Amino acid sequence: MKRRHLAGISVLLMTLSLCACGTEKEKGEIMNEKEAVSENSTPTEEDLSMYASGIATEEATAETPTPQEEADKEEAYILTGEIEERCPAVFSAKRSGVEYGEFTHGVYYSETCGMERGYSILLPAGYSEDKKYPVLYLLHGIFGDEYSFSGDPNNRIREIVGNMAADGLIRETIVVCPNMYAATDPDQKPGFDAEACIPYDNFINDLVNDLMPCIESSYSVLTGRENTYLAGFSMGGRETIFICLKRPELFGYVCAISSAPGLVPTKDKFMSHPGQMEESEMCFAEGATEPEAFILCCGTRDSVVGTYPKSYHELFEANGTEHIWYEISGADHDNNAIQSGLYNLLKQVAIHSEEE
Ligand code: FER
Repeated sequence: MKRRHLAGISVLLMTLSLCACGTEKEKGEIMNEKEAVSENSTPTEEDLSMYASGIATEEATAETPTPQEEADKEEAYILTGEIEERCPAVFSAKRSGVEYGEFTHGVYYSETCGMERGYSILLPAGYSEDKKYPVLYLLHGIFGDEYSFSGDPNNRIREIVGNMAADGLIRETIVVCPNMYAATDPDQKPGFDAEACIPYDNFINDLVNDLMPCIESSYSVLTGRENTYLAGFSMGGRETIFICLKRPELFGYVCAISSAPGLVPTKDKFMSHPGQMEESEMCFAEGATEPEAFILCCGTRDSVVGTYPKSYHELFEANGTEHIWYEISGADHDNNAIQSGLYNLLKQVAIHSEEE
């Protein structure tokens, strides 16, 4: 499987580190601090005897459980309606007792684009035609493709979906990761200007008319909005909002993570955006069936899209469009935001299915 950066924009903007995995980095820093402390302090006789008997090592491990150990701790998770800024380690870490799904790749013919196109699909472990599964469509960032999520193990998609299903919070769920660049000209390559956004804005047609029918006929899926979820990161977040507003009858649970500018007319540090819609259109059509949950979120330290997601939230608020908005303290344009959005989206699914 090809490995791609999550958001290709990082290749363009050398100042950014979009593949950041803050958790790993933070862990590293904490370890270094611990090492520094132990180097500087003279061990006592008691310390030395503890090292000799192995107690010290045991204690050190007990103090700093690895994410795996934390995940393996059999603590009952209490489902509340609260948004949690960070995806808890108990869901993002690989557990020894859980079998996770695997990503595979498929193709479909897109009438919209006039060509064959690919998607990655995460099928639950033990996927069977005898069962039916809800589906999450997950949209990548700019310069991405269908391998952006499947090729990055640090986004923890397999673990979050697998652990939440293993705990009985959600049903076993299929995740489809399309190629969101729906160009009609096979020679047109992704770029970074307003013109180059047109294929991404065309994805709504490819998704609804070509990809969703293909998935629904090729896999054993539950259909209907209550079993169909939509989420996206950055450029994928912008398109998630657009698709949700235009086709709310199709998706019951929606999460736009760190959404890119350009949904409405604006000029950011990179370019002028003509806008996919006017500010007054940032709402559902009158009488439309609205999602059970429509989440917008962003890291407080997002160095790429800045406060654009918050401005979408403010527009929704001004227009009386129901949604959930939250910020992820300290997260950049990165996997911390992706994990958080995915987790909270599935948590909303869990909460609503508990209520039924
Ligand atoms: C922009 C800023 C950010 C933009 C797109 C992005 C098209 C997308 C970033 C990403 O997907 O990571 O002005 O315009």
